[in-house]
Amino acid sequence: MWVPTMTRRSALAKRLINLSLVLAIGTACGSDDTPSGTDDSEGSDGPANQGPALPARTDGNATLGRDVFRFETFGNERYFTDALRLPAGIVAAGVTPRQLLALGISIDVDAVPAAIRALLTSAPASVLDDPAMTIALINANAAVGLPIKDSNGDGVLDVARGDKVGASCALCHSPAAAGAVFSVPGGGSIGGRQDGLASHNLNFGRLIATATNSRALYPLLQLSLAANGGNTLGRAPTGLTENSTEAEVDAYLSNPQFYPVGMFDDAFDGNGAPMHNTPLFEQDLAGPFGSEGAIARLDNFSNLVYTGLLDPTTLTTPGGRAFLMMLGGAAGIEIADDFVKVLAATGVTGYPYIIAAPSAAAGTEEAPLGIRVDDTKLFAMNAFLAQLPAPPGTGGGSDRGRQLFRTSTCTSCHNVDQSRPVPTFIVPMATIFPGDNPVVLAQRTPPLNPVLNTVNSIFDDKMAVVNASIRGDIRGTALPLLLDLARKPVFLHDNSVPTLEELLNPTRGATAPHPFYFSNSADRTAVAAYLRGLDTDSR
Ligand code: HEC
Ligand code: HEC
Ligand SMILES: [Ca+2]
Ligand SMILES: [Ca+2]
Ligand SMILES: [Ca+2]
Repeated sequence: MWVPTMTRRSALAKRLINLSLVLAIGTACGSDDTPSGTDDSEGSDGPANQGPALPARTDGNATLGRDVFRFETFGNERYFTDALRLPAGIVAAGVTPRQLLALGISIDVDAVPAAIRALLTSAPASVLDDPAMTIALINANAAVGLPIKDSNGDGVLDVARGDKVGASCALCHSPAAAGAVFSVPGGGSIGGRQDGLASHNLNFGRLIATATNSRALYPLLQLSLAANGGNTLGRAPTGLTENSTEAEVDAYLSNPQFYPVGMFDDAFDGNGAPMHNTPLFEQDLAGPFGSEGAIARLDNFSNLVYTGLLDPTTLTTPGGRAFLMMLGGAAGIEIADDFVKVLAATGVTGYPYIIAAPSAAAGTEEAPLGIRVDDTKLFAMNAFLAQLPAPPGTGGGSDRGRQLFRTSTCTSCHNVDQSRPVPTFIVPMATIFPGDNPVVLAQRTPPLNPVLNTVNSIFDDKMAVVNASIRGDIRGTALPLLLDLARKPVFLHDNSVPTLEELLNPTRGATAPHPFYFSNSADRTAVAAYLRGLDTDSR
């Protein structure tokens, strides 16, 4: 493992300046690949040790997997429609298609009814600014990631007649853009689905604030818990409680400082730590999963999304409580107890909604909350997500950038060949963020590490409670795919860096997250261009 000392970094900086030196300084990470290009005698193609082997994946039918990815809800439409009341909020607020697009929701042009499609050409405003058209598009199953189900069984899809709208994986992992007939800058578009691309423009916070009972997202909000002395951890200065009003919850969710665009807080830990959406193509290369690498198997990640995130009322069940207890002790139980109060106070009944079976593997990664949705569909989605191709890199890869990447510290963690799986080791927090200086907030039973927080940094907040120690590894960050970077509006899991050039700029400081720099601005430009050009054909 590469060690981030100043001595080593300045030695490497010297190497970058004098590239004619032939391997004068030994790298911590020899190349294990045969060099292929002309300049490959120097530098390395990636860490010699690619990290521990991950468990094998079981793949089902990829065509079925695509349908699961786009439309499967396993019953969560009852959570979104009856508990959160998202469709009711969309109707009450009179959300127009233009406003829905501005929230970052995309419209699948192929599902738009022919009459509406014709109007989009002849009289666009008559579609885009009419709230009734929003409902027509939802009824047509054209709102990407918000599938409607024939809940009343009358063979017609109609929100107004009691049919329910849920959420699928496509909500955050499938923007429309291909051949777009209309786009809102910085928002969604009406075009062809692009399954697997990250929905960088999705304003999940504001979308959920539109619901009339946003309080039902309680476990995924930034909370102030009595078990934590009323303290709160996250982007907002104060946390919400079970007594917070709908207006207060909406204000938190709608504030881009607290809930930035393109992010989702996927941990029910009471901390406000949304993370930036990730690509979901080439998942054969991406494990371990999550920015903290807490999950080793793809279908286990999908199962947790369905059973814990897209219907969090499962957290009030004995299995949900056991998992919360393991993660957060008394604070975890308080989250479940408070959530029950919130649901009661807002008239939510009949939960949990998710259609999942008790699992023999309860409490393990396979079924953290004790339940698991249908394996046939999970394995089908494995196949789909593993086979989905990454888009081509753009901007033209630069040879100079490639050489700098290979001969700097970059390849002690990242591979050069992006068709290889990312190294599976977790980069320790102190390496990826030398400013990490955590205080212990709570002790936990091994293998879980203590709950740790570095005050005055949000970079580590996601890893405070949920991190790879859950599977016996360490608190830190997992390696991301270096793919589709040209489309990324912001970098690192916490959105902390606005451009690739800035990511590589030493003015960010030696103790900043990901402090791997090029002191020369022309080098930064070359490496940034190289990174934007990366795809699975890059070697
Ligand atoms: C509300 C938005 C949202 C929805 C819906 C959603 N995801 Fe995600 N997903 C995210 C975000 C944000 C991340 C990044 C998490 C992180 O950095 O830890 C992510 C990360 C992932 C990862 C980890 C990828 C990696 O490279 O480590 C997988 C796998 C994944 N999602 C699968 C799914 C599946 C399968 C579904 C549907 C069952 C789904 N997601 C639904 C927002 C969402
Ligand atoms: C010590 C290991 C390590 C080294 C060295 C390293 N990286 Fe990274 N890199 C990571 C990790 C881990 C992440 C994910 C961090 C996060 O999002 O929290 C990352 C993220 C990135 C990202 C952002 C990806 C995204 O989607 O936001 C880019 C680009 C990147 N690295 C390029 C580089 C370059 C160029 C170098 C060399 C100058 C480099 N890295 C050196 C570990 C490393
Ligand atoms: Ca609301
Ligand atoms: Ca959280
Ligand atoms: Ca922190």
